[in-house]
Amino acid sequence: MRIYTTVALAASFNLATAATTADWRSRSIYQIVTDRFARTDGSTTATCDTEDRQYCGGTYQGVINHLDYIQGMGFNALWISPITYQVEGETGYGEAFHGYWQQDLYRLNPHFGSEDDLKSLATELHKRNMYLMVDVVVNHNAWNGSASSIDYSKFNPFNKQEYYHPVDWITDWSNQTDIEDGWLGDNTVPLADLDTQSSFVQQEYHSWISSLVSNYSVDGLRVDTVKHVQKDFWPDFNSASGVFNTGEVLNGDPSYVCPYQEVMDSILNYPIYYPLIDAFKSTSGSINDLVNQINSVKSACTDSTVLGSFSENQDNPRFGSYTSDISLAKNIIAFTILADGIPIIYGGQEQHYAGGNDPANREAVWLAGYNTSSPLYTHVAQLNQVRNQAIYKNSTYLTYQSWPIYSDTTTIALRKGFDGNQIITVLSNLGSDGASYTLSLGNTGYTNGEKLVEILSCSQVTVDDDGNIPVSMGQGLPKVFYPASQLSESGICSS
Ligand code: ABC
Ligand code: CA
Repeated sequence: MRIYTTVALAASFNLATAATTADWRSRSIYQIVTDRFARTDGSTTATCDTEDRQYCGGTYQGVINHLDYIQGMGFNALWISPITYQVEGETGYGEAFHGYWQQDLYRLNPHFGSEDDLKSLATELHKRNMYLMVDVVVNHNAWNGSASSIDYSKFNPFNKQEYYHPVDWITDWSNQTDIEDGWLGDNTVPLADLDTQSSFVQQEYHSWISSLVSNYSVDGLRVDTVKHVQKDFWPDFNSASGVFNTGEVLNGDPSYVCPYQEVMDSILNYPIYYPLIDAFKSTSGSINDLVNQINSVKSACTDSTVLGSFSENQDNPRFGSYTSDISLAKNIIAFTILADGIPIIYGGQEQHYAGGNDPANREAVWLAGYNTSSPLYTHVAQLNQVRNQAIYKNSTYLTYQSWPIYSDTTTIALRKGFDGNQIITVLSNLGSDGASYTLSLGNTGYTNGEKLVEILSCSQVTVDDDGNIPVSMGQGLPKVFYPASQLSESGICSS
């Protein structure tokens, strides 16, 4: 009876404080690789080479000291790297600075600071009404050396070989059993695959995640390698965590990825990611494929409005590695923030970083000196600001499913928001050399004679007598329209 009461109390405490899926839908997330965002001493010099895959010195205290930089772009949530204790020292693939090579679930990675530092980070975020999202790994533990050299007793709490699937590298990426029960990694750094079918392993994970969330006042989780664990593991894990979960299912096919939203609150929108990059990375990219994928994701996924919307992360080449064109970068960021879902911008994207594949895409953010006047920093800020304003004016903005109201071979226009509170985003893949022309855009839902503000240039337009808006395109820049009447006292374009 006493035990029952304690559990009931703990559950109601979680209910009273935990951020819900609906709360997260309204958020905008800044993702960092903790080791690469900020050092305790605030120094911005290069002391390590990204290519070396070594710890570079980022800490929780460093993050605390630079929260203004993050909040200044309009973000209200922060996603940090996995926090657990890792393989220590040099391996054939460098050090575990990224945090995905855990060994002890109940110890923190000391490179990022102390327990108190992490708790202070949560406290400082919450003071600013920002959420903390922690990346978590349940699929594997990691080892430095061949699979046959693993000393399982070094892992905690999964300290016996019986808690793992038999060593068997994933070779057939089209075979779901192989993806789930096979091992990631190789004999340089094997990722020992947990037997997630075992009820002992499941129970341990439930108590671990519930204690992690409460110890560090975590508001949400980014869950690693979701497709490598059988689907029926996830509903209980998600509920044991007591908070919002968004999962990584690294695959571009909506019919493969979307069913995972039935076992977890949210999934990172990889299906949109690929055609999005393709549409904007060059002037010959296909807008049509992007339009089709928007529609496919909307019909295949349970709720497109809570998917994680991103265009860069720690696993894929930076957008800037495909093209240095700043207009194209602005367009892809506008899509990321104003399409359906929870926007996620990856640290360094706002400084137009251009690193290619892992490890080059994990450049230290401090190298750009936390410049708050760079073109993409201010661009991100303007876009988050108008999104936050639309949410503030009417939160139904968030559940309105965005749709392409117009497209041609170089343009896509999206509407999000109900009548009177809709944002219309017009994107182009023509790049900075793009010619000037005026597009007469219909299907906007605005009323004749209504005054709109294009919030990136602060110019005014009036909806014409046929209900169309004249959109002055040029230099391949994106355009973002919002009713002038909704802007009062927002500070946007001096309103
Ligand atoms: C290290 C080195 C690398 C080296 C590698 C062998 O070892 O740094 O340079 O090449 C962590 C570290 C990495 C590290 C790995 C392995 O561990 O961050 O630096 O690489 O030790 C998550 C995390 C990721 C993390 C891990 C492991 C998992 O986000 O940061 O990596 O905890 C697979 C997994 C996915 C994983 C990703 C890195 O690998 O499924 O969970 N990410 C295909 C497969 C995918 C596969 C992907 C990448 O290739 O289907 O399963 O992801 O290899 C689309 C298709 C997709 C296709 C893509 C490429 O194209 O639809 O199916 O994905 O069109
Ligand atoms: Ca597995």
